[in-house]
Amino acid sequence: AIIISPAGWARPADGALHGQHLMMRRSLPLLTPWLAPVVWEGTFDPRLLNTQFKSDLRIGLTIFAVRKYVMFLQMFLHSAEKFFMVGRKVHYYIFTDQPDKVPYMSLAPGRFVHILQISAHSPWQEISMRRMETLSNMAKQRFYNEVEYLVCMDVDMVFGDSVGVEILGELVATLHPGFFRLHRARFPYEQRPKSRAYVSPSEGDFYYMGAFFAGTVVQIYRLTDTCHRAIMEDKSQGIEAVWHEESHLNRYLIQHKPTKVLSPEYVWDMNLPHGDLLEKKRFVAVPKNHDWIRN
Ligand code: 2GW
Ligand code: MN
Repeated sequence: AIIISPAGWARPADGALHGQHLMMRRSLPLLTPWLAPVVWEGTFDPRLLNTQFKSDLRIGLTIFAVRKYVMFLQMFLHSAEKFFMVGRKVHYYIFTDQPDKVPYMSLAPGRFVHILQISAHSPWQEISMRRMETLSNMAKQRFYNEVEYLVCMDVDMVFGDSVGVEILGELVATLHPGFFRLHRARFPYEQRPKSRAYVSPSEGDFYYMGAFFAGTVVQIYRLTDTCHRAIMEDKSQGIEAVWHEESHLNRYLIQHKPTKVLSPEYVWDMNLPHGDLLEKKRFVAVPKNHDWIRN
């Protein structure tokens, strides 16, 4: 049971969390102002939730591994087999320019790897933005035949704890771990009105991270198609949003509120402060040398 606390944020009923954690979380959101749940350890019962999804549910996990980023695949997939949707049907869609570099993995029953070749000739700055285009095309052509839900992730990450059906919903986004305690005036939204990702000072709920969003195939199609078109319009105007497709994702999610929001347990970075606020670190950034890996 969720109780709305006087501060306006909901908190789990007493007993759902240990007292100590309850205290620490009083200032952390458990419900959005439009009444979508924010998923933290202690707010849900995995066994009960599992009964609410059919046993043959198919979940697609999309990742991109272009150029040097193929080196992250081994750790990503290995950890996903251990922690991601254990016991469920999972289709991994790996978009890469080097299919031969995808490590061979023995997968649990009902889990499949699909390797999809993409080119790497676009300038490196575009690799992460081009994901929106590729995902929207694939959602239309293929994903809707094969899976009910899509989970779209960065590949330079590793699972450190369980990620299960609690993340599934119509449209799901994750709080950026660097901004979840800050007022929206500090969020790094695109601030130039010339960009289609522009967010005015009076708008904005949360700052979401591009590294993890999810939803039904049709919702992911709408999101990725809209963001891709906005990116192309910006390009034709000679502007690129400050945080690339993450800026467009944030613009989209202001107009289309997520039906579920994931706490920073679902995207963490060990370099950030306040890690002690999290009971679990389920999906964590792998440290990387930015200059080397991107060139
Ligand atoms: C990306 C930027 C600059 C140079 C190369 C790349 C690159 C990205 C690449 O050479 N190969 C590649 O496969 N990628 C894919 O794009 C890969 O899946 C990677 O995880 C994803 C996002 O790039 P990444 O992880 O370097 O960006 P981060 O960790 O700073 O992530 C945040 O900001 C990005 C936009 O600037 C995205 O929104 C991302 O979703 C955010 O997590
Ligand atoms: Mn990343």
